[in-house]
Amino acid sequence: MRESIIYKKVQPLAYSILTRFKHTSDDLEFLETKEEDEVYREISNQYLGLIVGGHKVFLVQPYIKWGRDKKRNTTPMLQMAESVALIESLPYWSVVDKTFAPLMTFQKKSLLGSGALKNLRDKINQSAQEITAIFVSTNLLKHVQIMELQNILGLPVFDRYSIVIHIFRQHAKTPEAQLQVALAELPYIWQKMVEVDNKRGGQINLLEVRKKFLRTRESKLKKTLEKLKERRKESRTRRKTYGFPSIAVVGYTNAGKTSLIKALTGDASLKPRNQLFATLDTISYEGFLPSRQKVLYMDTIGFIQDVPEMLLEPFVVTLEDAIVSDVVVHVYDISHPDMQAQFQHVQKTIQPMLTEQQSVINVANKCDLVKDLDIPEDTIAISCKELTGIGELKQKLEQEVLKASGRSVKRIRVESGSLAATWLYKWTTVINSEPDDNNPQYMFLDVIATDNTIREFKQFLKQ
Ligand SMILES: Nc1nc2c(ncn2[C@@H]2O[C@H](COP(=O)(O)OP(=O)(O)OP(=O)(O)O)[C@@H](O)[C@H]2O)c(=O)[nH]1
Ligand SMILES: [Mg+2]
Repeated sequence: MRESIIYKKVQPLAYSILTRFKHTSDDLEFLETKEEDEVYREISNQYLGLIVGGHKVFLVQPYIKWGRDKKRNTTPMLQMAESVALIESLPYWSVVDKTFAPLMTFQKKSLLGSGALKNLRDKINQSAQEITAIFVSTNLLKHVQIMELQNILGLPVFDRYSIVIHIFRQHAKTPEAQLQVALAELPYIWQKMVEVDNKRGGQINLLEVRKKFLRTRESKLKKTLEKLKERRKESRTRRKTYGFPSIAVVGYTNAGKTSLIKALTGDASLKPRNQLFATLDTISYEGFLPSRQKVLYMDTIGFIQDVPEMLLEPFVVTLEDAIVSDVVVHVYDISHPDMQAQFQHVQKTIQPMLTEQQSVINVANKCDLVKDLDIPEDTIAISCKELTGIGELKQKLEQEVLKASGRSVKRIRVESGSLAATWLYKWTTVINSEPDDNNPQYMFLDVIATDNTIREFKQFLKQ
């Protein structure tokens, strides 16, 4: 009974995600006939697995025991916690039981040794709750490994790539993100197909037809995405013309990027969620700095460790596009046990995307959850939940935005109603004026100006 209710709820969503591009506007349509759609659904269900109705998962966390491939900046326990969070980001999925799988290599045909496999099968059979799927939390399993495990364990097997794709499908909202997801799933399917093909000795069969179909689909998706990107570029040029500085907010998934933009802008439409990859769409939100300068904050897709690069590749261009901003904020979750590895992963990934002039402001979020805070000097500590540190961050953003545009805030004392005051009102942005308490004829003006404008002002005074 319960299954059928879940099925009804989830099925239309899963279906609509595959077909939703059809409803996009004018020239940005990704046109697909009903037949094409059905062919693709059949292929993708075969290689990416079906998630309709949810799953009760047995989680296997593999890790390399020692040697060159052993991970040094995290622990299997922390990796396991992230794997659970991935599963819990899917509707109606839960982890029923879990185990570690210490390995020497990821290359074995069945991934695990025969003893470990027997233990796993016993655990699954003895589980109090019925297990319906296995999640092996490694980047990418080979097709032969999936087949071998499925044969031995009698259950569908998912790896990190396929799980992340299913999360993406649920969370992509804009046509652009939906196209990016559709592109991100192709290399996975492609690789599995090629492996099957190699095994069969490359004879002409259904696979050839499917490969041709996938090639056409890929090229159509790419073309449509190109058009969308052109449109994005145009709107960026418009933004620049109107002169609003932009601030990109980047960080590990679930660090609090969306929460931070909500705290900075007060935009109630933003909905932070305790899920991995809640945000897939790069969207900008308007906000104001203390000087009432209007800025655009760009929310971005989160980063995660241990997924193949090809999975995130379709999103990289959009991310790079967002990072071409005046200031980049790297927000991280200081309360997270795996904080160091997460921070390093993001830093390493964004580094090549930055220009020399660009500055990155490091922001430690979720300070409300940490007792003894130990924050590096150049980092701003905040809590989006309790709204602490947001004012200080805004001040810092203001400085950096001004610096990026070659301007700064200066306090100048002028006679009230003088020509000098008029000059400043005309050629700079006056953000504050206060009377001089020692001499009521004078006042202080806080102005935003470039060094050049200030030099011109000094020249003007000399005349
Ligand atoms: N305790 C606490 N929780 C926070 C804070 N900031 C964000 N959160 C919670 O952390 C979770 C993730 O927040 P989001 O803002 O959605 O994180 P994100 O970085 O946008 O995540 P993705 O879009 O999934 O990459 C939500 O449950 C938030 O309520 C904070 O300062 N303190
Ligand atoms: Mg988000």
